[in-house]
Amino acid sequence: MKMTFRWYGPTDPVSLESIRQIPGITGVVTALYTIPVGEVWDLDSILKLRDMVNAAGLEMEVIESVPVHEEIKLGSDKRDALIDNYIQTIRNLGKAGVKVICYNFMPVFDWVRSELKYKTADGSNCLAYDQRTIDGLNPKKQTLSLPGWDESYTKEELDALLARYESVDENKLFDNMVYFLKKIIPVCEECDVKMAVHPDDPPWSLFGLPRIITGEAGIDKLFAAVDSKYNGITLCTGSLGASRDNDLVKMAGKYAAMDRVHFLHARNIKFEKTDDGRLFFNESPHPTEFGSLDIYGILKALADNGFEGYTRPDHGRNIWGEDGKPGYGLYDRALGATYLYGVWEGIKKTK
Ligand code: DNO
Repeated sequence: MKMTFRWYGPTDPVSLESIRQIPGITGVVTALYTIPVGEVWDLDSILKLRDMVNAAGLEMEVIESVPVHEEIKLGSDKRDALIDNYIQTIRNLGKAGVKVICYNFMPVFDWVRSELKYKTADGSNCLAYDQRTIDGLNPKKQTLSLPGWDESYTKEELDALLARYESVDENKLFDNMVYFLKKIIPVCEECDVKMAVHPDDPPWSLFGLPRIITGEAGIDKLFAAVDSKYNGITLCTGSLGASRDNDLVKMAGKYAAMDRVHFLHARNIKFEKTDDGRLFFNESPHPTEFGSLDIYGILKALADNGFEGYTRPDHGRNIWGEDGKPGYGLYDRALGATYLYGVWEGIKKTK
């Protein structure tokens, strides 16, 4: 595997120099955060960013994310021009040596949690998801701001967008995704840039909006509809693992054997017992022992099936007094990276 680390660009409080000092890290996963969604990422800006990363002794071979415009997800008549822009961005990224693009196809909202600083027993804090809090929210009625929400929408814009999604069900969203992929995947093949869709997080419908990359059935359907190894996934253990229906060890092995896992987001979550049986989980330290997911088993299944792709330690807690960007501080992700690195070494050496 190639160990990478997410970096939010020059304004990220975590510096490239710090990332470079984490053992095993060869590159960063980043993006051009200032370009509005839907516009072309120009080659000059991409090269500038890459050169900055390279100057720190790191690679920039994975982009997370090139966001997909809502008009594409909605399948409106504006989509073709926006897909053309996306294609130009893929071409430019390919010229700069980018190998994998992580993206998602979640309508309106990206990842959703109910708490940013859930306090754990050891005094650290982390992201958490409490179904009760989520059930009490209605974006149509309230002005809300939750982690992962695109705050660039005004209340009116958000209302209008949500209203447009009322006529988009799972099938329609899936068709729109296939339409998008059928246009871009031939270009990816030509430029040798792999697409790695990030699963929906959490992997179920929220606020009445459809979500389709939630588990094995959706992923199988997607691979069958656009049958190219350039149409792959980001195996995000914490996202898929939030649903107990997903057998991550099985999925890791199966999709690695198909050469469709282009990127691994490795993190652990811990389900807690609740008085009324509702779902509650918080993000735990990365090792298997401290959460509910079998991180070792997932890595073993990947290794056994030939995975050698890009990996990053996903969300960390705030530890040692750090007050990092939610999920993306330095210290706990660095511990995660060395844990993953060590487990991987052990698996490889005992094969
Ligand atoms: C959260 C991330 C997601 C991810 C996007 C990919 O921490 O995993 O925001 O970057 O869904 O498009």
